[in-house]
Amino acid sequence: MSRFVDFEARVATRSLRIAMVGLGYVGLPAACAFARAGFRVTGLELRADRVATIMRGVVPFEGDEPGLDALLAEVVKNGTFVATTDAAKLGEVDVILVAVETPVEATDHRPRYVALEAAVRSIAAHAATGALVIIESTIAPGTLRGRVRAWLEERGRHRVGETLSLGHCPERVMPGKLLQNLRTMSRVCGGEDVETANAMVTLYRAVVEADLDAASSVAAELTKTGENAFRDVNIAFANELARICEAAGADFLEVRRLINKSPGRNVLMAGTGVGGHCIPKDPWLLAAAAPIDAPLELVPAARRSNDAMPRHLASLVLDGLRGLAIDGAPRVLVLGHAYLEDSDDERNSPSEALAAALVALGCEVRVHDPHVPRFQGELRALANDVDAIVIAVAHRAYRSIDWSALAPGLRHRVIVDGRFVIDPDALRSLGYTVRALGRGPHR
Ligand code: SAJ
Repeated sequence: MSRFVDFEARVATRSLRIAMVGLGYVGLPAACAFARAGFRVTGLELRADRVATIMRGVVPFEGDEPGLDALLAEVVKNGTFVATTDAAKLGEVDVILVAVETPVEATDHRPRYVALEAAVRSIAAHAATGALVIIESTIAPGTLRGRVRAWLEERGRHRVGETLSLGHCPERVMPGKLLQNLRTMSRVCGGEDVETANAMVTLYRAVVEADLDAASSVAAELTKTGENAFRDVNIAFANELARICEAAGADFLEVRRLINKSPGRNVLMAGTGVGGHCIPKDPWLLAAAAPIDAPLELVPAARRSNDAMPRHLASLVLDGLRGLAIDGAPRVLVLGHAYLEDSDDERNSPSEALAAALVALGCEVRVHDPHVPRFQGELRALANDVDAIVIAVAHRAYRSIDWSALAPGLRHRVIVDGRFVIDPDALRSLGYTVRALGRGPHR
């Protein structure tokens, strides 16, 4: 008999009870969305302080997420969402979603599944017979049918496909648009078997308006890690093309525009580097699935190429300062610390690597960022007496800087543009020495 005999009916009547393990950027909005759709949702969080914050209807993490504060307050108030640290509650639900961090090691880039293993082992210990377990965290292809299945079955309480169903529905959320993405972005419902995949489609239809594609769990793992590796490789190509344009004295923006006129081409934007919580990590999760004796070439190379961009920008600073009589350490102001324009999210920020590279080169570094509280100093004051300014993030505010007014306060007028924000010729006419990524030194 099917494990999902009345699943559709219980989704329709919202009588299905759901748990979300992990209440961070992915788990909390998803839990709130299911609660808003009418389900009773239990959120499981390790940290009692976060549970207390959430149960006051307050989002426990930084970042402006339109609608999340109000929605959380509403579902906590009406009782459809309850957060707890009590893992035994997992035994009282029909569906258990998991959205915990799945980082990679800084040294060898291997997946670090400490949080995932703890969550899945807790499920193995408490889940009721018939429960559907869905991993939303991004995982290396093969992880679900391998480690996750083993952790679930190890104690002997459960057998996947018999007492439990198991699937993978990778999240596709972006900071600043968590609730919107959850509703409007298509998702892959990867099941360990077809029945499970189809049940997942039924479940997610309650909160997702876009396509829901039933697939195998490994196809879902490959889709998520593949889509982000694809983006990283394409950004790396843009960065390498920009460096060639620089050396050749061409303008990357012009070359990119001309290439993209060719059908099927879409060169992305070169920049200071690749930050954020998924693009720098997911390619390594994909690579982890490659056969030991046939490791990937392109994906790791793209990671190394993108990670070299902050150092390239630092070399442009040194090149701009060359020949100047500077008393003591060169003073450099880095504009932008978030990993993305007009965002306050600093995870894996390339600016951090840029600042470290500049310090290693003997510079004294100051940072400004209008979106990051600790870097919101007055720009002109921060620029006072500096030798060089680096535009590391294309925050909208930096496109309206009055460079003429700023010039007199500078000790030297060197500007390095890592994000195509300035017009190099206009700045040169103001007496600045310009080094612009992708736009040759003499341009
Ligand atoms: N970046 C470039 N050049 C580009 C695009 C991005 O240097 O042409 C840099 C950004 O400055 C940033 C990093 O890469 O430091 C990542 O930028 P991103 O635009 O990829 O933004 P993310 O990290 O928020 O990626 C998310 C991902 N979405 C999900 O995981 C659901 C990614 O899969 C999306 O492709 C991406 O948003 C998007 O398209 O906006």
